[in-house]
Amino acid sequence: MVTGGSGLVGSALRHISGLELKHQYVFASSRDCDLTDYDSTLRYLREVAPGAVIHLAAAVGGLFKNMRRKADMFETNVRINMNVLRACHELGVAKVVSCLSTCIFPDEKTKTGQINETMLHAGPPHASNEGYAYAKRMLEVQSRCYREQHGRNYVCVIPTNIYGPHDNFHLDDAHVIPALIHKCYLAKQQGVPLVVAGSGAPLRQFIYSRDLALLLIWTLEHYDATNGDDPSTCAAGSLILSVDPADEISIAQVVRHIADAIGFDNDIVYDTAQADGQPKKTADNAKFKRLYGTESPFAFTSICRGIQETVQWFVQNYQDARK
Ligand code: NAP
Ligand code: GFB
Repeated sequence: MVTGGSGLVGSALRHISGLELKHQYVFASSRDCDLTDYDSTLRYLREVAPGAVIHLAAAVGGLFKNMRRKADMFETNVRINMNVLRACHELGVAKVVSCLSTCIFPDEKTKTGQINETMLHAGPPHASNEGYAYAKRMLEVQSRCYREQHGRNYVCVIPTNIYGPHDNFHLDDAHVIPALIHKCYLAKQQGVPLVVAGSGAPLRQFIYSRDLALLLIWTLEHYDATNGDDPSTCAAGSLILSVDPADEISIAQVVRHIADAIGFDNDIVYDTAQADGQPKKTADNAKFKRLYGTESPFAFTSICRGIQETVQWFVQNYQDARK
């Protein structure tokens, strides 16, 4: 069962699940079950009776939504996560793969060098997303407690910023790539400059949703909490999924890729009165590469091609896209 099956990552899993015959998939959205309610969650999971769960459901948003709605992001996510893991345990679900995010790492650690799985709780997160960040940290703690007390194989993946078809393209709540694709599309139509929030200097690693979907299935099949880390640490059972640190790019470079993909040639203006958020959050993916194997390393989609495909999807599905 895939919770959050109708979202950006859930839709990417749905897209590739047709190619993957080992598992039968049930994709759940909030229309199937409101996971903030425990009784509904238990009832729905009992109905589906999954052997494993990929837990993606969450209240999600970009920098500006996180800054505006800290309490909502904290409470909704804590409720969803508490209910899903508790119901999975209650019904004997053997494996759960839950989704964290690299924005939850200690902000101080992001300022010097790279972040890795051992650092998850080593200091406060960036203030801009502390509501969401602490809720996600508690999902790691809850997974670890179920491993220790009940021997459950409940693990967490930690992706960087994700983008792709079926994303949320809301002008204010969305992440940078979908927000700017929508803004650039409108600016081209209206013949006006594109206004980008912030300085354009922050650095990010972006993973294409369909790449992440493939890696989620790999994690389901090949990653367990017993993979070599000290079981009592947060590193055991947590795995960063990301492109290499060398593929980190600036927001200004992202803007360039989006403008090229949309064929936008008007002015681009940076509104430095708006927040930049974290200057960088460079994720170390060495653990993933070691476990995945170096013989045939995973071939990530280039940001240029990923943005082209996402723009194409957005233009073709403008009427129905979330926005
Ligand atoms: P998304 O597109 O916003 O989709 C969220 C999903 O959660 C939707 O399927 C939504 O269902 C479901 N959901 C929300 N509230 C629910 C509720 N109360 N009950 C049941 N289902 C509910 O999110 P995403 O970008 O695919 O994110 C997937 C996971 O990756 C999340 O755990 C997120 O924290 C994590 N993540 C995302 C990013 C990123 O850049 N997007 C980066 C790192 C980690 P409806 O469609 O019915 O609303
Ligand atoms: O993707 P984004 O919202 O998330 O913003 P974060 C990334 C950067 O893009 C920031 C700049 O430096 C923004 O200033 N930016 C420029 C824009 N124009 C825009 C725009 O129109 N919309 C947005 N949203 N950004 C998030 C966390 O941080 O990372 C979330 O707050 C989540 O919780 C996500 O984890 C993956 O990378 O700054």
